[in-house]
Amino acid sequence: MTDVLADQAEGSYLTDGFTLRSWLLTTDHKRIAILYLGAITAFFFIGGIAAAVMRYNLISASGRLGSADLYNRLFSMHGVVMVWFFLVPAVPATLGNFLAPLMLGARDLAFPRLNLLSWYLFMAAGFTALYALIAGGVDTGWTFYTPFSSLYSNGYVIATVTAIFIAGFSSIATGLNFIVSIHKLRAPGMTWHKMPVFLWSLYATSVIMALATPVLAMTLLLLAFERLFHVGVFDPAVGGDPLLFQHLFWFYSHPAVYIMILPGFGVISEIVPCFSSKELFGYKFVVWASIAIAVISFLVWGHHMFVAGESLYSALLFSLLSYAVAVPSAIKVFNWVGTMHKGYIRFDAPMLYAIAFIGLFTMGGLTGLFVAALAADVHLTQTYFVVAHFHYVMVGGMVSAYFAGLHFWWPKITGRMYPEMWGRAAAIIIFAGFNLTFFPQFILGYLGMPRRYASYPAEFEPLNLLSSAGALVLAIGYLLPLLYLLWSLLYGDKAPANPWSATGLEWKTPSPPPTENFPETPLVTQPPYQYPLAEAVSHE
Ligand code: HEM
Ligand SMILES: [Cu+2]
Repeated sequence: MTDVLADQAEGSYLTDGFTLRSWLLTTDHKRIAILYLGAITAFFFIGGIAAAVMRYNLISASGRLGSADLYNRLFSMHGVVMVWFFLVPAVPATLGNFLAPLMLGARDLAFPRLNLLSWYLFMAAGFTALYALIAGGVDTGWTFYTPFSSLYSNGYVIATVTAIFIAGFSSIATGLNFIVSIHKLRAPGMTWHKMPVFLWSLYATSVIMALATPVLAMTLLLLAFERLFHVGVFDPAVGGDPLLFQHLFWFYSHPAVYIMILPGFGVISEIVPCFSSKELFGYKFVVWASIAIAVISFLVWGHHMFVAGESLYSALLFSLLSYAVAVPSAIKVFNWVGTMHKGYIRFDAPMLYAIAFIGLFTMGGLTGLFVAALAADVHLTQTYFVVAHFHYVMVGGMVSAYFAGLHFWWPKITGRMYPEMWGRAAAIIIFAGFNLTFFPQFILGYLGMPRRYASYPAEFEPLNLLSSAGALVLAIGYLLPLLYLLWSLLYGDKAPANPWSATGLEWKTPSPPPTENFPETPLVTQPPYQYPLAEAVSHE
């Protein structure tokens, strides 16, 4: 049966036209997903190279590069590229684009041409950012705090914020496309509560994208105006307020950290039930937690400014609200662990990455509570503790989820199986390398090592050396999937329609899917995740 389906894959979306034109002018969501995949992979490695050079510099207390200015430009480029050109688009634009219509049982997204336009916007933004990098880079950090960015920086601030401004439109277009598609294109029978959690998480993400990104666009526009014409938005000498920038920036960027993590939650919610052979525990809680996170994420931005001079009462309020946002995140972790409990667990590579995600995200979330606690943050802010915290969430969390999803759906996307042993080995190497890199940074931060410095007191050298050694292991870990996934395109076994015995609609069509996705519109009669009970499987 599965062989029959694999044979049908002859006429797939991949074989439907081989010219450059058929790719660059495609409106097929699956091909657009591949275009994004190529672009963000390139950015991941550009951002990664900057990180590697930074860790090289920090091996010695005096700084091996010998130039603090170069170091500033490195961490700024690293942050800008990783946040806006990798983390934000990673799951929604690649896996989301590929899977949303398939999971909905639809032929494409609601606006296929808007989808292609958002890829072109993304590429225009990417090239603008690369121009800024080649022209000399930017030294403000990825947060562009005024008055440094508006008055003093000699970096390419305007080019860089223009790049992010354009990327924002790409993000808004993608978000609107998902929202409309999820409202309008669900297969007959797919009620809201029969919808896979991955689609719910894309929905919540899209709402944030559509509502928060315009604030970022406006903020960056104001910054560019201020820098060019000195209009006095942020400069107190002409009646402006430098803190205003931070308020506006974090009003976008805190919700944006959930743009970076919610899609990851969605991926994990698909993988854990499948590889535990159990229904997702507490489906409705998982779903509503996503919505709650999207809403509360708008109310906590002030925790980035505890020491910037906000009133004690507003700081207290933001501290409290930050604790509130931790509740729905914790609910999700409990539900994944609950799903695994007494499950019949298969430790394939996607599941290994998912387990890594749960552990590392939990570390990131719990240490978020430390920095959300007003008194503790006064000590920890602007130290390596914060760096470790957000890397646990965004790299340990989101990048692991991205890899989990990439492996899980790779057979569907390419029609090829990746080599399982290599997949598992890479997952383990990445997990080890990650902890070796970032765990020492919690201690460094606690001991008082500030972030964004090119050199540091000699007593911090051993822990920095550990961290740099870990970065080497991590780099090897991240290079492996690049190699064996590319290898699998040529030599991998042909993938059956449903290699993992998963329940989603996307597995009910051949791998890789035909251009029109399904021969006929599927009918949904059951809730998602109807996996056989663990006992039934283990007694087979
Ligand atoms: C779930 C995904 C999360 C992501 C992606 C994330 C990401 C980040 C990032 C990027 C920063 C650094 C900002 C900077 O450059 O200054 C940061 C700082 C911070 N995060 Fe998170 N975070 C997450 C979860 C949480 C949670 C659950 C809490 C609290 C309950 C939290 C509380 C904080 C606080 C208070 C800071 C500021 C610390 C300081 O500047 O001293 N975060 N986070
Ligand atoms: Cu925040």
